[in-house]
Amino acid sequence: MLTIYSDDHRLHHGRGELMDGVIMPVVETPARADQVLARVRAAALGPVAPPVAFGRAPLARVHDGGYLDFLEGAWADWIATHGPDTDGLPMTWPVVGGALRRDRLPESIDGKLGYYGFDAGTPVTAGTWKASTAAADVALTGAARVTDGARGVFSLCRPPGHHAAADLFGGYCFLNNAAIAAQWLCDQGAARVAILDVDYHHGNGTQAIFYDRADVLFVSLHADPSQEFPYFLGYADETGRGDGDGFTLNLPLRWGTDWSGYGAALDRALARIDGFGPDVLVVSLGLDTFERDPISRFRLRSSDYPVMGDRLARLRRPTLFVFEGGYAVDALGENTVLLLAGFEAAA
Ligand code: Q9C
Ligand code: ZN
Repeated sequence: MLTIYSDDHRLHHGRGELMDGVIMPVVETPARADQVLARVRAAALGPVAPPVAFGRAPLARVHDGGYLDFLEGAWADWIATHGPDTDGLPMTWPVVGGALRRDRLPESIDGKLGYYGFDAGTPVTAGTWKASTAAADVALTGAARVTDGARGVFSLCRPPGHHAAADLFGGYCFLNNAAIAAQWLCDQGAARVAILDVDYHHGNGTQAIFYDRADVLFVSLHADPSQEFPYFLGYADETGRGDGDGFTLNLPLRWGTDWSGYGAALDRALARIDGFGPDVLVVSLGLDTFERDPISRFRLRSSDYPVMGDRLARLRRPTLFVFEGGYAVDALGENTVLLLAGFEAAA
């Protein structure tokens, strides 16, 4: 399987995130993608190619223009106010419900961070914009190889993307790589694109971006938002809106879920995707379902990932894998390559 990868991911290296009541060292580190790439090479999964630059247009098909301008300038704005020795983090939010307004974009960077960010765990750093646009190019380049006829392509994106909405960053995500790729595939002529999100966390950004649409099916297996981040989206009763009614499927699972519960939910997800009949499948590939993940509470084992890859291949659709979360760095490359090799063996 071809892997698309850029070293530019290393330009995004946050110092701290607010977690468990204190600023802790970030878990979304450059070592994650470095470890996955090393394992891709060591296991000889296939060739590794750099991304092509697609520019701003495909980003603007998914993200708000004002949001893209904000992200591009956020670091310069931050250091003009606070200097370069800390990362930008929001701390005051325009909470929905009318008690605070979201029809005013503040002038100051601290106000803007709260307007466009939804958590205090996603630091904006000197290289965040460059790394994020490179990750989007990694996803888009993978999508282009799929339209060229590849059966499966792995876009090794970092930072991840599935929590980022049209005008929101959070959950370690700035640009929604999977959504940008899916929209680009639609714009290239795909009539139906399915997104299967197997990251431990609900892909709230991806769901929101396609919630009104019948041409992009969003199916997600994730920790129950009643227990787990992002808390405020990802419930089973969210099924789409308007034309999109019936084209979102959330399968929330309780803390402690192991392969017996996960595999059964995966079969439901795959049956829905099969019924949809997509031209292309985009997999938001998070490996934070692993039993030793430091911030997550599912119990998948390394031996479960080849089985997952095998089942995905049995959909018999051209498939783009877009890398998302996974924080057990020592096992991350192994688990990722086990899944992708399981797909290849069945494809
Ligand atoms: N105590 C992705 O996997 N913070 N994002 C969790 C845990 C947010 C994860 C705090 C986790 C976001 C792409
Ligand atoms: Zn995750």
